[in-house]
Amino acid sequence: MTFQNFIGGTWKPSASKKTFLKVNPANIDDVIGKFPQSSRADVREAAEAARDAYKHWRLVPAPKRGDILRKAGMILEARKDELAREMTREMGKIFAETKGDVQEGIDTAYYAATEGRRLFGHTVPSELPNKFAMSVRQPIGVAGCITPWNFPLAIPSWKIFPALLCGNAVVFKPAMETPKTAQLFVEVLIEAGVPDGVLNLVQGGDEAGKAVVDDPNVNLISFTGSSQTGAIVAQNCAKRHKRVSLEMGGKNAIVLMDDADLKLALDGVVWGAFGTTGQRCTATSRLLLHEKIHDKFLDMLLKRVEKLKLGYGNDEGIDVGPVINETQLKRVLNYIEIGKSEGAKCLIGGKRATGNGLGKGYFIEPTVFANVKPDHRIAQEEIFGPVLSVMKFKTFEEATQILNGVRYGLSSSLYTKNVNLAFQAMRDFETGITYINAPTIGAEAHLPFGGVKETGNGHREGGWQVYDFFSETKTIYVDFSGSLQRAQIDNYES
Ligand code: UN1
Repeated sequence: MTFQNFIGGTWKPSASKKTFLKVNPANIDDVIGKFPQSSRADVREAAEAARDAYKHWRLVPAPKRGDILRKAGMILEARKDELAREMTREMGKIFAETKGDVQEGIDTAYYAATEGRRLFGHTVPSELPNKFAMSVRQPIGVAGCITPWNFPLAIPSWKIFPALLCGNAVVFKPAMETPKTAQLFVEVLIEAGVPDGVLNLVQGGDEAGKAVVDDPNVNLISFTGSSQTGAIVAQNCAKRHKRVSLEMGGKNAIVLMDDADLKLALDGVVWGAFGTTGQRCTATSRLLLHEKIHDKFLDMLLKRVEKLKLGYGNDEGIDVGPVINETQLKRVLNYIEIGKSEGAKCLIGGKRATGNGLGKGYFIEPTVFANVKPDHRIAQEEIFGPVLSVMKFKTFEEATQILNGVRYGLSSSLYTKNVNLAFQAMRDFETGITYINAPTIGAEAHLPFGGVKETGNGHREGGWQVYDFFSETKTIYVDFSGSLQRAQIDNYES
């Protein structure tokens, strides 16, 4: 099956007619389809269509734009299972998780719909008599949304729903690993009533992504991906004075104190580290264990990890799916070798899984390293796979230092019953998100999502904050005094 781009309200192939193939990572014989390999010319056309459509869309009242997004939420809800099945087939995470991904899109749609009736500015007193002062939110223009494959519906929703609600038109460039989910997502929005040209889909890889960032008709960029690519995106946006929001890597840790509920923590660690096969930017990739419970907890952990069932996520009883592609397979296996060569101890997993019919997929056994030192590469670098690095500590202060001693700052977690330590963690863990007695994953649509340090550039997705990113503040003064009133001067004669 061959799929197309969606530009200016029309489905069409890329100008060059080039395509790429997408396969199921759990079974590479299962071909999902052929998708357009878009070039600069396709992006230019999409951005021009968006520019034209923006002229009308910006004038549609925000509550009306919200109504369309509510409808999109309803369609997503009705098609939840079907979309989740397709998503699992396309990118590998298990069905329960892809349903969660769709649900995150639904939540984001309903939140956006209600925001259409808020979208407030500020009205404040003027310092001068008979003068009115306020600020309002206005759309910015065309938003370029560049999204990753690990949350192929939720993350486009996080970006595109608020962008549209604020009155922007969109050029959407999804990851090459999840073109089908992107296609289905766009179909939902068309059905919900998004007018022609307001949402444009350009499939493809780096060339298309770069073209979106460079295109003069695109005014702002929202990007989720690696810190490396994010740096390039930011530099190119800076040259063109574009607003840019970056959500990038993570090296998230759970700290387990000696007073923690170990059973609760066990559930959290396994879910945080091996959910989505460790391919979340919020994944738990470091586990810091207090020396008093270190051996006991490791023992409990290994017994649980041993039982995790690898397989195709649309089958019953599967816990962990494949990694996304061959590049990622090699990268994760390489990190496992690095871990061993640096002196960490691989307690379980550590290799590709090919038995039980898994040979046609990119499966890696859930892997746990102990004796990891904070400066080991597997304790510092984002692996994005089912690999957990375990470290031992003596005091909370030491744990905090280790937790903060990486270049990323997305998510963190502390398991303890000590309320004082919990509040210290909330204050001192250098991450955009901190969980107490819950793992590092599990962000909700109506709260800000994002990180500090090399994880982000100060913006947030989700919650109210994302509406700030996708709108421009305009300040308005209305002087109804009938005479010239000079601010800062007429009120202060001396
Ligand atoms: C991501 O990892 O890229 O909190 C997004 C979570 C999800 C979103 C993750 N709700 O893990």
